[in-house]
Amino acid sequence: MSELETLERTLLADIDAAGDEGSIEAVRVGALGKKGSISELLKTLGTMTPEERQTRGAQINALKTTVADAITARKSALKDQAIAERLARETVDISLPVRSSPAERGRIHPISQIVDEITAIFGDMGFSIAEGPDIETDYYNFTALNFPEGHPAREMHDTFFFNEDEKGERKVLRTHTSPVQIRTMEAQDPPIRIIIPGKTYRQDSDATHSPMFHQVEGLVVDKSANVANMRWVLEEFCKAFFEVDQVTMRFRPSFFPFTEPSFEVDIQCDRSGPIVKFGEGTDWMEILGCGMVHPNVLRSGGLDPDEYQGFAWGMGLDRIAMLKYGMPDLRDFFNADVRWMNHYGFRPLDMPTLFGGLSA
Ligand code: 2U9
Repeated sequence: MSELETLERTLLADIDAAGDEGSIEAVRVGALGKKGSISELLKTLGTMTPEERQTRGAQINALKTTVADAITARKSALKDQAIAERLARETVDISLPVRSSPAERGRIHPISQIVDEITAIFGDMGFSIAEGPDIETDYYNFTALNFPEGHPAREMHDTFFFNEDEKGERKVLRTHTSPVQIRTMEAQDPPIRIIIPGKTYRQDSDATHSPMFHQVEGLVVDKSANVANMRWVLEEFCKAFFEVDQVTMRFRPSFFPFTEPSFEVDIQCDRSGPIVKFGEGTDWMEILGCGMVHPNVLRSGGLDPDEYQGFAWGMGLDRIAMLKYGMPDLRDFFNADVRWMNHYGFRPLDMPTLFGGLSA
């Protein structure tokens, strides 16, 4: 067997044995690379006579073509094999059930749901949402709202006070969202129609109280805002929120420093069963407080009480959520227990709308 035939056999066997792209490339470099066995043979052509070169050149080039073709074929076979292996490894079982997307698996917290529902109702009546800081100055949380300096009401709110700063002022965690109304009156000319959902803080903790809780308050300021308007707004709200055609409301005289006159509002309901039913029954349940904005408070907001009047209301969202959705203990609201969320949470893509049924 000639030297070229031996080389061809060896190279073809190496090509055949190459099991991956790396080894076939090594064979190619060893044969056809700059210093490869076939390239070295080609270099010897220069030292030959023309006759010798004609026969020997043809033989070496034939060998080169055979080896190059064999390498190309092997490379392509290896590629096909790799694809086939990958396809076999990554088969998809189309008979498996479709996995739900994270957006469908997540749940909306009942408080967020209630805020969305209330926003939809008041949004429909032309109200906008206002927001403000959770850490407030004593002025916005109390003084501007007609709480006299040193008045026991400041302590009655069970306020979380911060340490005094270098100017002797002590900030507070807001005890209600009412400071936002003052900030809005300062920033915006009447007519004002806003609702303020948000976190509020008081030192209180039991089955129906949490030190961080949620309120929604509302404010209307206009030249002719009056108690009758307030009553209509609150009645429309209760009908939409409790999803009933009729509600009977009872306005009892009360006291808040920031409103005069002030009322506590009950709605008629049936508490005989496990779930409270609204729009029927002979029981009463307190749901909110309200009143006409005190002239001193209008003045704090930069408004002349002889020109403008306002009405305002406030309610605790956590208690309302417990009532509407029958949740027994407020502390569970903030325990981040996924089982509780799966049970009481709402589907994220079912946004509350008036036309779609609020909590449908
Ligand atoms: C401004 C003027 C008036 C907001 C009001 C109530 C009545 C009220 C409580 C309900 C349950 C708070 O969460 S709760 O404990 N709130 O009864 N809130 S009137 O009146 C305002 C607010 C701001 C400038």
